Amino acid sequence: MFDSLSTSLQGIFKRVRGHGRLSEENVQETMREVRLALLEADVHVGVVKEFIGGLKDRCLGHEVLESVTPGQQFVKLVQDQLTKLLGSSQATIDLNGDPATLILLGLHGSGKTTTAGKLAAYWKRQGKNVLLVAGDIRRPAAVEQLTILGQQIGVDVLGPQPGEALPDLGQRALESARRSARELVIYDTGGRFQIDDELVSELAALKRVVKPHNVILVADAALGQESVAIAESFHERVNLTGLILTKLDGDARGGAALSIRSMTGCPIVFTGTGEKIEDLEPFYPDRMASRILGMGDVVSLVEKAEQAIDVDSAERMGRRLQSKSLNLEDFLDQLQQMKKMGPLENLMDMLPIPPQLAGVVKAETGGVSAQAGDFARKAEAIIQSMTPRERRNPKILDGSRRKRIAAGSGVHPSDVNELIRRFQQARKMSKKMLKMQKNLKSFV
Ligand SMILES: Nc1nc2c(ncn2[C@@H]2O[C@H](COP(=O)(O)OP(=O)(O)OP(=O)(O)O)[C@@H](O)[C@H]2O)c(=O)[nH]1
Ligand SMILES: [Mg+2]
Repeated sequence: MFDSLSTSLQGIFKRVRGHGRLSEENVQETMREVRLALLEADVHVGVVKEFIGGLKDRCLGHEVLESVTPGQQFVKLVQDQLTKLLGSSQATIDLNGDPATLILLGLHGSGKTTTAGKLAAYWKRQGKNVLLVAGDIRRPAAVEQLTILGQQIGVDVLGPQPGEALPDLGQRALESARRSARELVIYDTGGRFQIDDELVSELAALKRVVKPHNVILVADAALGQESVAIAESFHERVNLTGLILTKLDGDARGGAALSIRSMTGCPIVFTGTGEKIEDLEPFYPDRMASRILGMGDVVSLVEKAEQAIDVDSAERMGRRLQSKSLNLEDFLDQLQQMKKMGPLENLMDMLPIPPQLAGVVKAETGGVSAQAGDFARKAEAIIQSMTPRERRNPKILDGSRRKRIAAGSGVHPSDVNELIRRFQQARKMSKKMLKMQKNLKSFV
């Protein structure tokens, strides 16, 4: 979403860094360029004015002009200012309460139901006992959508009884949550094409009963400035505690994400970066600023890897490698964990590389990762068609067993051969690495 802004800002920085010293005119000129870059990214005019105003005073002071590395100093100030614009420190969701409650609201198609599922899965991973409530009571399909999501992630969903009003469902959900010692209740609600009195009074009635700790607007970042106006009007009428911006993976110019905090005064708590359950990221203003400025966000990348990799199975794998007995079950484990990390292209945004280069790498690896994804899907099916004995002892896979497995998993026999070849290669590599490790140990 921030690609073109990143490119312009990095071009500006490169020019600034090229100067040994900066004159006042240099700074004025650079400031004009930054201003233009922000406006082109669809950032609200008022926000741009404030941003440049804050930057100007400091840039024209001795901090930059008299610095030995004025370029670096300038970049640092832009980074500070951008972090401030995005909200300075991380805002969190209030999870105190018995149970803690969170209402999601927003216009049609902004991503409420999907986000409800993502949030429930997020806190379930952190060990919370969560209940989802299908509060979009007018559309049976919406209740169904959340129920299916709940099944997928293993979280209970409470839906409306025939004819039940929203506040009654809200109350029943609270009682049920208390009985079953839930720690967090997440309410999905119905959307509208625009914010109207009926929606507002419905939400107000639900709020009176639930007394929610968190009232979160789910806003579609792809709508640009329009989503900022929507957020302002929701905040005015229902008093929000935070925002979740969805569809940050889209190709909108990022203006909404950069303006919304400052225009509404509401903190961004999470962002949605895709349609899948795991495509949700806690929002850290400083990390987002670094990402926009092309300095990467290695911390989030590491956290994503930690989240995808299940510690138990990583330990198991470590032990297996030590004992040289890597088998196809471990291989399957590995494939499944890689799949959880998501496509390579999404991870690229978190690496500190220039956007032009990132574009090329994405185009290249997009194909590669699609191929890798195809292979991973086939490999999973193939290994799942094997008996436990075959998985643990791949040596016994003769021609007739391979044929049976190919038929069972719906692939060509050559795919089975390819998988076994890759597995043997991986095993050889791991043996080599083990040997190297031992040799190194004998040196120290
Ligand atoms: N690319 C992308 N798509 C998203 C994201 N979040 C949601 N979507 C998609 O947006 C569409 C609408 O999502 P829903 O969760 O059904 O939206 P909603 O706000 O519940 O919609 P209504 O119930 O009709 O008001 C779906 O196709 C989602 O897959 C996101 O972060 N990125
Ligand atoms: Mg919905």
